[in-house]
Amino acid sequence: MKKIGRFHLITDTVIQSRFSHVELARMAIKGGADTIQYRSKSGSTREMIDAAIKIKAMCAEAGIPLIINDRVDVAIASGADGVHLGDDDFPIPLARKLLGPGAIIGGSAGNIDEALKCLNDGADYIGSGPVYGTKTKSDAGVAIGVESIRLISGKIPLPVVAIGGVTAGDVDELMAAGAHGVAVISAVCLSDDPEREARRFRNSMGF
Ligand code: 3NM
Repeated sequence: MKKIGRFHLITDTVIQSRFSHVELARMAIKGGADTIQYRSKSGSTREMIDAAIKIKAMCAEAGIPLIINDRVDVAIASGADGVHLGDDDFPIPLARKLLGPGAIIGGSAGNIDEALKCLNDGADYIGSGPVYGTKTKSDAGVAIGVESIRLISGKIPLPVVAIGGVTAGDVDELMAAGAHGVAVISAVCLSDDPEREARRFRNSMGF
């Protein structure tokens, strides 16, 4: 059985430039993130692979998975544990073919229909959002709300990871709604002290 993390830190160097992807991953791991998702929408493929290899080494040492956003090629090249795929990204069934049954594959879903599609396509978990809306992803759409997390978690037999504007103060209500975990960019990456903020998330999740 694949273990899906409860606190996913997604790296980002667009909304902030103080820290690199590698630095953010290091701080988040120290603070207690139990999954790192490397998400880079710009830069060369070579740079992406180099960064992913470095982050994979840190994740392996900490005993946690590295997930690559969208880029199946970068996941293969870096030995990452899986990928997270949005609607317009690499198709889940093809990613499964390339990565094999052991890979962790997450799919994005903002409603039941999309979540069912992820399930039928063979995803291992669902990233569901934007739960509170987000300024980080311009095409993420409007907030789906905590009730949507409750609905999807109740109907779809996959772990649901809530994403979109999530702060440490939201963890309780999301878990109470049935979320398996949370995925976060700005609350940690924009924090004065990302490691401390990651620790705050970890503590509020109580695992
Ligand atoms: N995907 P923040 S929301 C990458 O709803 C991403 O699928 C989303 O960043 C979705 O924690 C999002 O700063 C951005 O809101 C999340």
